[in-house]
This record gives sequence, structure tokens and C-alpha cells, in this order.
Amino acid sequence: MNQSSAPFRSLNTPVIERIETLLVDLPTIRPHRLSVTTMNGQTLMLVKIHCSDGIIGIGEGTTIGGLAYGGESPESMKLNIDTYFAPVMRDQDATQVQALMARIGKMVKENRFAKSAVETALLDAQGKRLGLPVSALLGGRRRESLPVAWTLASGDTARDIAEAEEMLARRRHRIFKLKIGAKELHEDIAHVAAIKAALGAQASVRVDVNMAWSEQDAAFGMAALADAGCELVEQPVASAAALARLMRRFPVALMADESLTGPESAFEIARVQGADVFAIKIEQNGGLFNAQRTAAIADAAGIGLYGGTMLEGGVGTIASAHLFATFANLQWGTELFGPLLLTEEILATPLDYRDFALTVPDGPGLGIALDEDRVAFFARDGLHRRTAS
Ligand code: MUC
Ligand code: MG
Repeated sequence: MNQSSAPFRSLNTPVIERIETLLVDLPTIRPHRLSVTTMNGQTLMLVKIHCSDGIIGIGEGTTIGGLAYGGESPESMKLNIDTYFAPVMRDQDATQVQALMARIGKMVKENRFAKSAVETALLDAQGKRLGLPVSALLGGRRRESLPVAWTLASGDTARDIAEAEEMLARRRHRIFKLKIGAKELHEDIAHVAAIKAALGAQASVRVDVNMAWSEQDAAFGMAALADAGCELVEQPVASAAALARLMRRFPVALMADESLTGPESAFEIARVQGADVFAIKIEQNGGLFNAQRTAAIADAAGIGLYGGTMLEGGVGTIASAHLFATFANLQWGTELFGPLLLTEEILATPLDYRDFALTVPDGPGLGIALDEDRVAFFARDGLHRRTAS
């Protein structure tokens, strides 16, 4: 491994001393059914970067259904950070986040989710060091709270309607994303139409097909969804070329999610006019800086922005929130509801969801703290498992 000598730095420059990773397994409040998998729990890969000035930065990586959504798993992130990231990072200047990410990039190909977790932790540490929120390190926030959509994915129409009505009554969510694509097309369309009819004008309804449809299915499905009052269809097909062919044929917005894997893919989709909206995810982009670049490409191309999630827990959700708060445009709001899908709280202070929005913390770094006892309890092989067995 190339351990090239570090650039000059003063003796007082804080350096990275130690990197700690752990897996935390948490149940979901109900089964979460996507076309690719059904989730009954979520695994958070937490990374803590210990610096020589005593500051500890925290980051998080998650996936959806292990390897069901992409090439990384929480376990692979932990293994790769422990084995390959840590030696490249140790003794390096902790304050030069972009330079350090570039150094990691030379030695570690792919692994975008793990890179996002590590970059989050470096930014959290640097913000704590400077007494500034991560949003300030990214150029400064333009909003203090973010609209948050809720995903209806119980697999049952009546249950989804009841769930949506409860969210509206509690003023927690009024944008609903429905996960479809696992059932027959006509069943899915009937499901969406029934939910939109029940909720009416007080809620907006969108769908995420998670690439399950053929182009032919999508052509039929998008027309029917538009008739049912659905306002946006997320990644109906896998191929970016097919997405582009579906554009502007139906009075419903088309959003790219899985096709967006960083600024290069964003540029390519923009070039072929392959989406009306980009779902921006820090993990899919390989970190906050890359996600910011992707958002800039969308702005330049006149593509709308939506703040996406990989169903992160509190740490990844708030890292995303700091970034989305800096966007000039956030036309479609966000779906930063990940922590609300989990039965257990692992933050010292729960996140503030109210009036259909999430408040962006304003303390230094991410502005949140872990409840270490609860993290230890739910850590894989932690107290929770030992008492249960
Ligand atoms: C996805 O594909 O967008 C976001 C919300 C949700 O329920 O699943 C994720 C993944
Ligand atoms: Mg999606």
C-alpha cells in the first residue's frame, strides 16, 4: 500500500489517531416493503474518527436490505473502513477534509457509501473543532427546516391510508411516497388511486418503483398514475436511456434515483434530458461534497431537487439535512424520515419533526450526540444480543 509522506503540517495540526466502526441493528416499526426487498430492521454502520485534539467525529452508513439495493452492505463498509481506509487516514491532517477524501479516493475505488460515512465523520469533527455546524462548512444554510415525506410501504392499501391519515392528523407528513413495483401493474395502480382518492387535496402522492418495471410497463403505468393524481414517478425502470425515452410523455414528473451514482452520472442524465428531478443521496454520491456537485449539475440543467434517503438513522439523516439546507433549490422537499421508521432512539436528544418538517440542528458539527449506552445495547454482539440469547 502506498503510504506516501504527508504534506508539511505544524506540530499543532490535529491528526487522525484512531478509527472505530460498529454495527447497530435496530428493528423497524413495521415491515417496509419495497420492490427489491422487505425490511424488518435496519443496520447502521457507525464510524467514529478519534483525532489528536480529543475531538471525535461521527458518521453513518446504511444500505437497504443488505445487498438488495446495491453493491455495499453495512458489513462490507465496516470491513473496508477497518482494513483499507484506516491505514490511509491514520496520522493525516484531520482538518483538510477534501484533501483527505481525495487521498482515500486514490487508494479505495468505489465504496461510495463507506466514503460518505467517513466524510460525514470528518466534517462533524471539523465543525466541532471550529464551533460551526456542518451546513456552515458547506457554504451556509438557506433554510432552518426541511419538508419531509413519509413512505407508505406496509403492502396493504387500507393500512397505508390509515397510516397517512394519522401522519396528517399529527402534522408530521403531507407528502406520501408509495412503494410499488412488487405486484401486478393493475394492482399497483388501483392501490395508488385508492390512496390518492382517500387523501384528496390535503396530501401529495408520489411513487417509487425501484426499477421494477419494463419500459412498456412504465409507459402504461405512468399514464395511469397521472390519471390517478400521482405527481411524481421515481425510477420506474433501470436504464437511464429508457428514463430519457419516458420523459415528457406523461403529465407526471420523472425522478432519477438508482441511476444517480455521483456527479458523472448526473452530468450524463442531464445531457440526455433523462429526468425532471434528481433524488440526491449523500451515500449514493459517495459523500456530501459529491452530492453538492450533483445538485449543482441539476441546477445548471434546470432539473429539480429532492433530498433522498438510504433510510439512515439519526446521524446520516442529519448529515443529509445539513447539506440539503444549503441547496439553492429544493423544489420537491425531502424524505428524511429514516429515524422515524425505527423503534429505537440512539440519539441523546431525538430529532425535531414538527409541522411537516425536520429542524436542522444548529450546534457545532452535526449538532447531535449519540446516546452511548443505547448504542452499546443495540450494537451487534452488544448487551441486547447477549441478554436475548
Ligand atoms: C429509495 O429507493 O428511494 C427511500 C425511502 C424509502 O422508503 O426507501 C428509500 C429508498
Ligand atoms: Mg428510490
